Amino acid sequence: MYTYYISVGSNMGDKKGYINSAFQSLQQHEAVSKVISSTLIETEPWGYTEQDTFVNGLWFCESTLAPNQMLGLIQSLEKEAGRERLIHWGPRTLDLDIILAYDSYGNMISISDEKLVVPHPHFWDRTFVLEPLYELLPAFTYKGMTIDERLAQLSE
Ligand code: A4P
Ligand code: MG
Repeated sequence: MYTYYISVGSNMGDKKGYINSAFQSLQQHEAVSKVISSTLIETEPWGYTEQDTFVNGLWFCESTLAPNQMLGLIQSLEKEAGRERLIHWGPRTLDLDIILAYDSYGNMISISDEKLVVPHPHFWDRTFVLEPLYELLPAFTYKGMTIDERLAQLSE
C-alpha cells in the first residue's frame, strides 16, 4: 500500500467543476481508498503569469498502485477533463501532480526518472502547494524546516 499527496490545479472554464469531478473519479477507482481533499483556494499564477487565476488544492489518498501507475491514473483524469498540453506552465483545465509518495512503512519515496520526479521538484517553492499541505499534514518537515517556517520565508 502506498500513500500519496497529489496537487490539483485548474485555471480554465469551470475550475471547481473539473476538480470535483476528477476527485469523484479518484474516489471511485477500485485501487484507491481514503481520498481526502484540502480546502480549495484561489491563487495568483506562478511561473507563466499572463493567465487567469488558479483554483488549487491537495488530495491525500491510499492506493495499491505504484507511483508510475498512479502517474498513469492522474494523466487519465487530466484527459477526462479535456486537458491539452499547449504552453509549459500555461493555462490548463486540470493539472494533477504527485507531490509526495510514501511506501507501506511510511518511508518517503524518492524517484527521479524521465517520466516521474518525486518529491515534485517545485513543491517547496510554491505557496499554492504548501498552504494546502499544511492543512493536511501540519507537522511535515523538509530540509530541516516546518511548512510554517517555509511559508514565512517565502513571504519575506
Ligand atoms: N512528471 C514528472 N514528475 C511528475 C510528478 N511528480 N507528477 C512529468 C506529475 N507529473 C510528473 O507534465 C509534464 C510531465 O511531467 C508529465 O508528462 C510527467 O511525466 P505536464 O503536466 O504535462 O506539464 P506542465 O503542466 O507544463 O508542467 P508541470 O510540471 O505539471 O507544471 P507545474 O510545474 O505543475 O506548473 N500557478 C498557480 N497559482 N497554481 C498552479 O497550479 N501550476 C502551474 C503548472 C504553473 N503555475 C501555477 C500553477
Ligand atoms: Mg502536471
